Amino acid sequence: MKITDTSRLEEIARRVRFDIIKMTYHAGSGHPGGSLSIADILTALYFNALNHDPKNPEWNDRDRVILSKGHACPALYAVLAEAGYFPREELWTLRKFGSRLQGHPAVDKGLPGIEISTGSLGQGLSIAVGTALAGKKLDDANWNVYAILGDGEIEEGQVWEAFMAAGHYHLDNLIAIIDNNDLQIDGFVCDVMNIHPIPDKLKAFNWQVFVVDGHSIPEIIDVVEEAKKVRGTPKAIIAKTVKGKGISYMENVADWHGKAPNRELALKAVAELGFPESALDNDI
Ligand SMILES: Cc1ncc(C[n+]2csc(CCOP(=O)(O)OP(=O)(O)O)c2C)c(N)n1
Repeated sequence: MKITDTSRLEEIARRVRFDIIKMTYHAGSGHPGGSLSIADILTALYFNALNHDPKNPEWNDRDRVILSKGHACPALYAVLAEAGYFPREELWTLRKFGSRLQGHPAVDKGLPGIEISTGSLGQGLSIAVGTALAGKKLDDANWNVYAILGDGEIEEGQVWEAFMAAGHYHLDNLIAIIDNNDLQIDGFVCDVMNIHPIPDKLKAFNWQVFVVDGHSIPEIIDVVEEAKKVRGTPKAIIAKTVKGKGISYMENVADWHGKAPNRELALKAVAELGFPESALDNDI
């Protein structure tokens, strides 16, 4: 599935944002802020850059996506549903007892498109490194591994061991995308544990680094295409983003990291995204 028309892709990202609001509102909990910040990135990946088949999720030649910042799974679930991995109505079961859409991706629930359980921050990149290493050992593997990390997440020590290993093994089938929204759970990343300068650190670990506007779908597509071509080193894309992007009262506000909007605020968000009020309760 490769959509090249920017306005169609932006329309998908708008719907993904709506789904994130609707899912978290009906769940009464969840992580809207960090989900909204990766809506454009995931749209660009799943509807343009990735080699995948929603009707055959376990296809051997598929690109692998590991959402290392697992708490942002509402964005991933929305994109997977939109791509046709599972019925859209299932989105509204987020965080409900027995749902395949857990508050963090849980591979044992069997939701198509989920490669691995994540949510304990810092672990996903190690899994991505292992997967990429396995790909390198297979003669005929021509797929890439994409790991999506938060900038708060890279304060975890394990991430740096994984960055180092990827450089050491020249994992040019690995593309890490760092969602650089400057916020983490309860404040600015640079106040909690300064991670800057990210590009210099990654270059020192033998990564090729790209910086991109993480809300410009055409730019994301271009940079991923460029990254795919680089051989001999792992690639990192630092995506400059805004936490809560698209919803005025959530943008750049740490408080919207891990809570759902109430009805009034959910309706405000729905209106800001250009959907009718009734859409909030449709199919529930
Ligand atoms: C090992 C671990 N420690 C702490 C947490 C709690 N936690 C959940 S999200 C989060 C902040 C993550 O920040 P970032 O990676 O920047 O995500 P974003 O702000 O983009 O949502 C924290 C500390 C966790 N999930 N795992």
